[in-house]
Amino acid sequence: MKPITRTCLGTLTTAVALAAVTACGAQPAAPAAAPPVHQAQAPAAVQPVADAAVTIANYAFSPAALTVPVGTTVTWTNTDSVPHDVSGGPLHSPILNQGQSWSYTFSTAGTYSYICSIHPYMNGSVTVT
Ligand SMILES: [Cu+2]
Repeated sequence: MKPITRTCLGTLTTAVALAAVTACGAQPAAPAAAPPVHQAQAPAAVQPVADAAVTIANYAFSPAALTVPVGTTVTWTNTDSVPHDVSGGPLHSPILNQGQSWSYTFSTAGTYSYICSIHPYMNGSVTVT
């Protein structure tokens, strides 16, 4: 590209930019948005690890995707009248009949995908951070 062309383009760009700035400056200034209110939050490291629960209902895990901190114990409870289980990776629950629960404590970060081995289309995951 020839230097003269670059100079012309540069000048043109600058002119357009200046025009845009001028146009913006002519507009009434919108009121500045109020600064967001920062809610006090305890540092994550201080928060106690709360247990979590997954409900098995209507042939589905709910929530199907769960994110929990390391050390969390997750409890699955089957509310269906048909038996289900929790199966995948280190997760090997017994058959859970209606009203039965099974718990697993996640001590290592990672994503744990699981299914119901009786109904393999039922799937869920726990992400441990
Ligand atoms: Cu099942």
